[in-house]
Amino acid sequence: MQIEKYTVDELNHQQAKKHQRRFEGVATDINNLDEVLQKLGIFNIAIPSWALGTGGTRFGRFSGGGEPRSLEEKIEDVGVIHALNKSSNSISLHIPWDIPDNASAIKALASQNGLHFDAVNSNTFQDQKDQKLSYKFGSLHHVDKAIRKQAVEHNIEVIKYGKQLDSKALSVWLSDGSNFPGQLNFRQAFQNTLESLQEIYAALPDDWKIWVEYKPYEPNFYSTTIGDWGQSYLLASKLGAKASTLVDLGHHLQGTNIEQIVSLLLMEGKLAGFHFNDSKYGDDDLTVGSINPYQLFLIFNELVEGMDARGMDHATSIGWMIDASHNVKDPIEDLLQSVQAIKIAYAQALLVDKKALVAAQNNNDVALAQEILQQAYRTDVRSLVAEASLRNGGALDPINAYRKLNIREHLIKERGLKTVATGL
Ligand code: PSV
Ligand code: MN
Repeated sequence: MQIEKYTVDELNHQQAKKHQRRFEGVATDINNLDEVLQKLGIFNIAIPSWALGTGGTRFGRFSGGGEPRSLEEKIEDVGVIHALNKSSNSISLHIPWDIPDNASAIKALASQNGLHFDAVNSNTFQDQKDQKLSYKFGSLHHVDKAIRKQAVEHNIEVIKYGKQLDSKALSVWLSDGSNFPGQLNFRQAFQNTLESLQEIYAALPDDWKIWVEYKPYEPNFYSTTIGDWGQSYLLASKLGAKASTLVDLGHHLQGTNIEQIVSLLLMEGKLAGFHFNDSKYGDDDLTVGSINPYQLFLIFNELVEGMDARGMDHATSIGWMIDASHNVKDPIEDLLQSVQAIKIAYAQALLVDKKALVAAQNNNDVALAQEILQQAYRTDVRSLVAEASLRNGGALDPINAYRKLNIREHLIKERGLKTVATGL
């Protein structure tokens, strides 16, 4: 469904006075206001095609109504998100969950919705119907050359689909690993993975990248062949300049200092981008910012500082994507909340007084350094985010607009109550 712009404008109009009051209250104290609004205005976060349906766990899945039944409907849902927040202008496809059978029609639909295609994702962690050889014991790392070859060919096919859609990156996450000690020779598994990735790398178009995602456990519970950022970084370094490490926030053991990892990957020019989510225990795939918003802010603080140090464009030089699952919420509402949380953390990071922080660090003034960070973190930047959205023609309050416009009810009417989207 398409959202008529005047309906969003009307809702904004109703909230205009309250917004103006809040915005002016915060804006007076911000020295770099124009810069913050400009940067927020061009910042976009990709939506994965598998996140538009209700997620599940291994114990069950409780579908909501009006889930997208096809890739076309998924694109329309991302169009709804983007029309409301003006910050989600791309979609990332997972193959074979979402094969674009007619690429030019799919591209046209996307551009009607103001969208383009972000990285394409391969899938060698599940066996597909009619697949010749099984990935039960892994894919790119497999002891059997024929299985590795099948997995390499799948990745090359995913690049082919991505080329048709003007994607510029292949994102690879492997579930390859072992469940019990003794099952695997670690070095052999790593070498096989490297060789397989080298074959995929050789098939990348000149202007493409390959992003190597890591994850410590699940579905394997003893070892994962690309289990942490060191292993991913090692592979990316051996592969070459087009390869880098993708950080999924949920793919760390509890207590890991993710912001430090991000800082060093950036320094080395090897940070591919992000899969945003939040977690309390493991790879929980919860709404971004719902559990630990301070950590998210600290990550953005490193990102802004590290990107500025290298003269990188915040909006476009690395990949920004959500990778979350919504078991009990409306997926569109959850995604809108995640994007807002990311923009809030980004805005707060833009407020950090960098000069003062460097001085405090150089003076070993620990208390002042903390004060400087928390001054930015404790600023209520929601009206700045709202103002940036307003200036782009989006909603001041995207979730409120989604509800007021009864979008889910419309989708249920159009698609039915019992629809199930592809994905996990
Ligand atoms: C694996 O847990 C992962 O984070 C990878 O990015 C997959 O592509 C995605 O989730 C699938 O849901
Ligand atoms: Mn991920």
